[in-house]
Amino acid sequence: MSTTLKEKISNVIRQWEGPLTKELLREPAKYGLGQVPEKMKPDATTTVTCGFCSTGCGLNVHLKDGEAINLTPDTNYPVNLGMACPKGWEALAPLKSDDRAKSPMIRVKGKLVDVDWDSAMKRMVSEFKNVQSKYGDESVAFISTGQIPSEEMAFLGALTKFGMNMIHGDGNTRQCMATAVVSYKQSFGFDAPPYTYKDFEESDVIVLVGSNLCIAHPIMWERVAMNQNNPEIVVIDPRKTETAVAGTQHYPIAPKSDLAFFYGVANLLIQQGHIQQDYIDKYTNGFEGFIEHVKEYTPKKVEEASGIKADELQKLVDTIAAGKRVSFWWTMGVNQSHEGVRVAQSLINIALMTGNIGRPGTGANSITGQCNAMGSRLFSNTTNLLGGHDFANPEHRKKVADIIDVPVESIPEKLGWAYDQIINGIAEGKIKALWIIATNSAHSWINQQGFRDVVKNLDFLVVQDMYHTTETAELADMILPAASWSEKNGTFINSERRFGLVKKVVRAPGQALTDFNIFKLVANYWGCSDMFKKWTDPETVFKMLRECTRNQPCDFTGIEDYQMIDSLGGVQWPLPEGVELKDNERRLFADGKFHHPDGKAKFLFEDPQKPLEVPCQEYPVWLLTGRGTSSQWHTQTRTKKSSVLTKLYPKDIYVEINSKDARKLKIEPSEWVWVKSRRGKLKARAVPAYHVQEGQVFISMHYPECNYLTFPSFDPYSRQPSYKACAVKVSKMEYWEK
Ligand SMILES: Nc1nc2c(c(=O)[nH]1)N[C@H]1C(S)=C(S)[C@@H](COP(=O)(O)OP(=O)(O)OC[C@H]3O[C@@H](n4cnc5c(=O)[nH]c(N)nc54)[C@H](O)[C@@H]3O)O[C@H]1N2
Ligand SMILES: Nc1nc2c(c(=O)[nH]1)N[C@H]1C(S)=C(S)[C@@H](COP(=O)(O)OP(=O)(O)OC[C@H]3O[C@@H](n4cnc5c(=O)[nH]c(N)nc54)[C@H](O)[C@@H]3O)O[C@H]1N2
Ligand code: SF4
Ligand SMILES: [Mo]
Repeated sequence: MSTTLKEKISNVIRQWEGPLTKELLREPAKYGLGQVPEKMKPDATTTVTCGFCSTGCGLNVHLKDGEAINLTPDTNYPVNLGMACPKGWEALAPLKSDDRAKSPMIRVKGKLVDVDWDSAMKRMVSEFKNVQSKYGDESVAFISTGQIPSEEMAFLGALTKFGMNMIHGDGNTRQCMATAVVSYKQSFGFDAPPYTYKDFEESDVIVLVGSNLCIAHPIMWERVAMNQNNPEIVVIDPRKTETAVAGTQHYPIAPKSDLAFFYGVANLLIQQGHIQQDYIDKYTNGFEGFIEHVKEYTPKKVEEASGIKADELQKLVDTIAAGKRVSFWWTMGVNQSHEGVRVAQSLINIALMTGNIGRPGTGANSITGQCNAMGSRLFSNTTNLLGGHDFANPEHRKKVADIIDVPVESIPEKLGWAYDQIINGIAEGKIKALWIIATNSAHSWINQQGFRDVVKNLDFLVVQDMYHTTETAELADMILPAASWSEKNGTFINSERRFGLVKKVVRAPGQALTDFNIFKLVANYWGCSDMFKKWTDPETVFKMLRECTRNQPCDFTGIEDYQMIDSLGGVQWPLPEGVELKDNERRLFADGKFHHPDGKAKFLFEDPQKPLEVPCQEYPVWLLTGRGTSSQWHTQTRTKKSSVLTKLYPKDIYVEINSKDARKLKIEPSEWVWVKSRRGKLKARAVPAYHVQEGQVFISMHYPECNYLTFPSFDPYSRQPSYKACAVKVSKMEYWEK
């Protein structure tokens, strides 16, 4: 038995993980790398899509003897036009770090020790199967990511749900995009962000809500800077962020007052006659109810909720009314909220009723975060069945089963739990084994102490990561070493729905395997590899996924292969078969047709709810969290490995505090202070400044301590965590505490 298995593994490894040598490049097909583009010769340059943020810049990787030695941004790529942010320029540096996971590891007497793939796979499979036989199939779950190629996500989703009988699996996209997904689905009938980046250049009014574009999407900001219309750039954010400073109007609303604020904006637009009745009549439903609903959001009520005075509110309304091409963009300040779905829809509603959708420079536009968050929205098999299908729909199950060649009975009929429900499931002893892939939950999940207490209940925790030193790896019973971005092939989908290629231009260290091949191995050891016979290599999987999208709003059956994506500088969905690609910058809804059965968009609204935790006497200050600098990426497993990037951001955790508040507390710049919430406390260096309002502080999420303070509350529709508002207290430290 074990020799056969060993043979199987070595076949997989030989076939897939051969070093990127001249021989491989001469005969890519022999190594299953049929998609290595022709032009990629041993000493050549090839374009790879960046693996950090969702902008999806094209980076030219320069190879010598078949290995990447350097990169420069691609001047012809339609996304970045020759630009890159610091992370992009430094993207190769984190690959070389000493703490790369190079071998599978198992915890023995508290210590992680290296083992071979055969032992690791046998152990993982026996632990997971034991748990399933003891507690039922649903007692095993996975949490994955928006940072691996779509082909890998799809493989994981199919393997776990169709091959391993799991029901529950979710991803870090829940922390990030779930609100946008649900709001689009409810309003438009499909999760379809409508814009193209050219819209940044074509608007005359750009409204950015809860988005710090200059820091989080610097190359999208460059596209704003290319706008020739002298646009109004309106920023709605409690903080005077870098983006607010660069914009032309800033509305520093009180945290979590967006819903009342935008209902107030809508009310004035309606009262003052700035709506497009034709558009509303032809293409939407529910406007009458919306008029009634927003009537009570008078300027006075808006001021009470948001702190924005009537004349300022009027200025914003006048700006929107005067705009010919108004675009509304939102990111985490909206999505990460206890009522994010309704806030996102309050923006969608304004875009619809002013006819600002489907035309150049317009749209209700959710900006994504991670390099492949959009891929995970369509292909992770978590919130929908592959390609935006519905698990509960028998026809959808049949369609997908036929395409990927699995028995239709293997496809579950129900959705699994969301991330927070999985964590609750662990707390309640319903989930006993967990597989975490390409996310660092032990830093990024909300209410961190709560998370850490809960995972102690697990019988077995597997962490699949490119490093063996992440906070989550430290808790693991087993580590599976993964190849990273640029060590494998596949596709990402960026914020404007553009497929971009990721290519293997670096050899993964030690025995690390691509996530794709780890899933292949697990399938072999689990005994379900027959089901995945068709899943031979990423490009073949890409073609199956393509078939899954046929006749869906995201139909990309017109994309022939990887080569086509490569030669065109990426391709946006949709592109149905037979449709000629005339323009490589396309937006949706030009025809006013939405995806509900009657083709119309819906106005959706609800009364604002108070957050469950608000400042009080004991914890009098709002804590806001978010991105710190353009050189830091999330939990910093990658960006802290670049000696260049580490020079560009503060080494110590810091808390930005309003200068007046700091003075009252006698806090000096750079002094170490306590920040405490009901759930935990941290020490941070104080940064007194005026860009945070009185009664508010900001801590960036890149430091592991941050989420010990956050309060676990969730949007009821999207189940996205509300990371951006909880109550804390800041205090001076005694000298012996420093
Ligand atoms: N450098 C860098 N870039 C990144 C990332 C990174 O880690 N580093 N991560 C990527 C990912 S995954 C994501 S999701 C995006 C996130 O991109 P953004 O959402 O732009 O970044 P954040 O800083 O999380 O949040 C944006 C703003 O929301 C504001 N905010 C807080 N509360 C509220 C509120 O109640 N209302 C409003 N209107 N605003 C509020 C905050 O003050 C903050 O300035 O960035 C992506 N890009
Ligand atoms: N307080 C607070 N918390 C937040 C947020 C906030 O604004 N405030 N934002 C939330 C948001 S929007 C997000 S997206 C999350 C992000 O949170 P995480 O997903 O936890 O952040 P990352 O550091 O990107 O984690 C990715 C992990 O995958 C590993 N990795 C990278 N590439 C690969 C690969 O190819 N294969 C494998 N197997 N592993 C790989 C990295 O080493 C890293 O450990 O954080 C959320 N947490
Ligand atoms: S803006 Fe985003 S995609 Fe572009 S180089 Fe920077 S991290 Fe990469
Ligand atoms: Mo995110």
